[in-house]
Amino acid sequence: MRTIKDRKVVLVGTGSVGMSMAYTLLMANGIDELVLIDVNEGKAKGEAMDLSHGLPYAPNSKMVIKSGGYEECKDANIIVVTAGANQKPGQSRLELTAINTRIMKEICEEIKASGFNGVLVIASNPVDVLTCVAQEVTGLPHNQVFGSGTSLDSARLRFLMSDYLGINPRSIHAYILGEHGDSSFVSWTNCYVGAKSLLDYIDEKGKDFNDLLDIYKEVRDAAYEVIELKGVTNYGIGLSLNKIVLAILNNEDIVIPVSAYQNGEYGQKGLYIGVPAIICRKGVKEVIKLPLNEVDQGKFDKSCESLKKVFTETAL
Ligand code: 6V0
Repeated sequence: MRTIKDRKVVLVGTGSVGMSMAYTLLMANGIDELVLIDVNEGKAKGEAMDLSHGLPYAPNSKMVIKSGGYEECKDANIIVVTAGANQKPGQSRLELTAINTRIMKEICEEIKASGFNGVLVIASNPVDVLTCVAQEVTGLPHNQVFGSGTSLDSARLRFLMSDYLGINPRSIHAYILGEHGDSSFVSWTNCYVGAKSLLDYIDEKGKDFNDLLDIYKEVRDAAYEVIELKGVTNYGIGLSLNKIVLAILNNEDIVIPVSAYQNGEYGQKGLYIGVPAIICRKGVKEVIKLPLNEVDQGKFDKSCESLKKVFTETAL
């Protein structure tokens, strides 16, 4: 497996989400250089100083952490964008569209001007919409731009199922598909425990399918609940982004559910939405096609429609 030398990551947006990813990356010992960019330059500088002060105790004490401007993007392997407004209690992700589209456009104009030609990962919400905006503004190939999509939602699903079934989440293969938002869904016929169908497994154990539906609802509403309780969600997404960044840098070819460009794999074209995809050095290597039954295909189409509606209604 070939890896990238002098692994440089630029983070745009040094708020709760961005800095959780930064801290996780530092501890994962997977990168050589991290540059922090924020419209609030003092914040980026302070965060870089604070992280750097811990380097003597970090796995890679020679890692470079600094704040900077968009000129740093030119030779970066990856840019992760976590800039923008976050959800307030009770607010949906789609309600952030107008403000965060403006911010994303500004940032992506700068990224484009820098000559960046690496992989651009978007986490700001609404992530599926903003990933589309980012690709359009930068003009980078579709595979080099993708969003964190339902990677966090799927981690939440696997965590809750692990708790319910008493099985390590790494042995639970299950994805939340569709929008990273209220129209997401689970295709239960495509979920597995090890190599065994989840539906067969719960049947064998005499468990109730309605329990799984309750688990999905908990996942769908998780962000609302965490935001109500602590104001932001940051660690789960920080770890999801860490996983994505390392998958790219290490050319891992692993499957992660992300917001990937649709080219007919699921019957839809021209938008970004959450589906499992193989992540490699160049970004999305391939979208994995799951066999959706009629009901699940209907849910997928509905989720796509709700995103398309955002584009037409807000004339993005
Ligand atoms: P935050 O803590 O307010 O941080 C946002 C940061 O963006 C701040 O430091 C701002 O100064 C900075 N910023 C704003 N405008 C610009 C700009 N034009 N250029 C550069 N920097 C700018 O927010 P938080 O970190 O909590 O959330 C960031 C985004 O991530 C929000 O849109 C969230 O909704 C989104 N999340 C996405 C998740 C996912 O699964 N994809 C999960 C959680 C949050």
